[in-house]
Formats: sequence, C-alpha cells, structure tokens
Amino acid sequence: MSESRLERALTAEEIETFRRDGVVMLPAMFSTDWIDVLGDGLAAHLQAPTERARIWDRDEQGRTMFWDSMAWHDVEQYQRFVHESPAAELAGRLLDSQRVHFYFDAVFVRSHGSQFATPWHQDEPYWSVSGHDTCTIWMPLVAVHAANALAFVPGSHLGAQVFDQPDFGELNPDAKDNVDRSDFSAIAEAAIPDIAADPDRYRVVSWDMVPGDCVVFNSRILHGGSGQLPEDRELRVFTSKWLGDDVRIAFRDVGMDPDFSDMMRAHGLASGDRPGTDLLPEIWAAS
Ligand SMILES: O=C(O)CCC(=O)C(=O)O
Repeated sequence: MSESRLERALTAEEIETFRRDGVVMLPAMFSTDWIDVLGDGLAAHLQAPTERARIWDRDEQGRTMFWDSMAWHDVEQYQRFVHESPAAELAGRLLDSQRVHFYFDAVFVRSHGSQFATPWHQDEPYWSVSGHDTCTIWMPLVAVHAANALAFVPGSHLGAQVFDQPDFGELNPDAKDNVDRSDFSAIAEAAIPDIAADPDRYRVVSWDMVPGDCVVFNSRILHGGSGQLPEDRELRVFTSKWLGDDVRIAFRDVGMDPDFSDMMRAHGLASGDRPGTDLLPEIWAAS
C-alpha cells in the first residue's frame, strides 16, 4: 500500500461533514512548505498570466480583483503542487473515489481593501465535465476572517434545481476581448436566491482561516460572498479542482466558463468520456 501524503489523517466527522453538507473546513491540511511553493508560484504566475487572465473588478481607488485559470501548464510550482502535494489524495478520500483526475487551477487575488464580493453561484454548470464526485480545494495563502472568506449554503449540492447562474463575463472593467460569456436563461428553472440578504435562513457558513487550512467543496454547492476586505487586508487564494469516479466529459450548449472544450477536444476528449490525457491527468489512485 502506498504511503499517505496527507499532512494529518482526516477524521470520520470531517468526511461525514463533506458528504452531508457538500463543504468542510480542514485546519492544518497543508505544510508551510506547500504554502511557500504556491506563494512562489503565484508570484511567478502574476508576472506571466495566461490568455484567460482577467481583472474582475477595478474600483475608483484602483483596488482590484484578479482571476486566472489553468496556469499549471506554465507555472512549475503549481505543477509540483498538483503532482506531489496531498491535494489529490485529500480529494480522493473525501470523494470516496478510487481514482482522482486533476481538472484545473484558478486563482482569486484581491488587493488590500477590495470591496468586490464573488457572486453566489454553483461551479458545475460552467464546467465541461459533469458528475457528483467533484471538489474544489480553496486555499487562502494569507489569513482571512470568516466575514471575508468564501461562504457556502450547506446541503445545496444535493438540490436538483437549475439556477440562472451569473455571467462572469460581465466582470470585465478593462473590456478585454474574447471573454467567455454565459447565459443560462434558456435552461434555468429559478433565479439564484438572494442569499446575502438573509444568510441565517440559508444557514450560511464560512470560517476564519490561516495559510495551511483549506475548504473543500462539492462543485454543485451554492457559494460566494467572499471579499469586502478591510483596508489593511489583501486576499490571495489558490484553488484546485479535482474529479472522482462518476465524472464524465460533458460539453454543454450553454455556460462553459472557463471554456476548455476546444483544448479538451484537441486532446481527443469527447462528451461521455472519462477524464484523461495529459490535460486532465490521473494523479491519485486508491491502492
Ligand atoms: O475565492 C473566491 O472569491 C471565489 C472562489 C470560487 O468561486 C471558486 O473557487 O469556485
């Protein structure tokens, strides 16, 4: 049996919480060394962003929210994290999957005092894969208060309703060309509820976190609300997206953002396939 890479064992309660709520906060899951690797990677990444990179918000004081995705092909430190860190095993154990493939990385970088709040949404409707066995590992690389951290509606990953998801392509103050757009109106059954207006009703959760802690969440869970930082705080977040046993490629008629479908087709992947190739590689298997 191969040796576990986890920094510490998951408790039965943590695993149960992830399955029941679709989200769990895991303190002290990554070593300082891994946080340093990601910090160095992010510094290099910000110097050479991908063609997808975009400022999502720029306010009158010049405060920004920067986003980019699938940079791991270019950023050596992210590659090391994907292949060698505990992340893939962590995903596999929480998803109870026999095999875990990597999907993509995304970073969310807010400058000091940025008031931008991430709109509430689910992830899977934007993805070119579908399945229940998916997760994102959300890792702040600086300390964050619960009031400014990503927030979640526990249990919402189990709902079947198709929401009218926000169009993240609208977040484009610099009018960048060739931005992915999404319009879910043709398939939506309901508007996203106004969760921010009544967080208690939705039992919204978020946590005080320090580097090394992570939140793992199912891609169907309703989440958002991060940001609105105090003047003296920035927020640097690295996320990685992982695919478990029931996931299949699913090119969609509406919504894909970031749209990796051309890249996936160029690697020979078609709707209905299991993830694979060096674009969506298998990283971990239960022995
Ligand atoms: O960190 C954020 O503000 C947004 C993160 C997010 O929505 C995601 O990783 O799916």
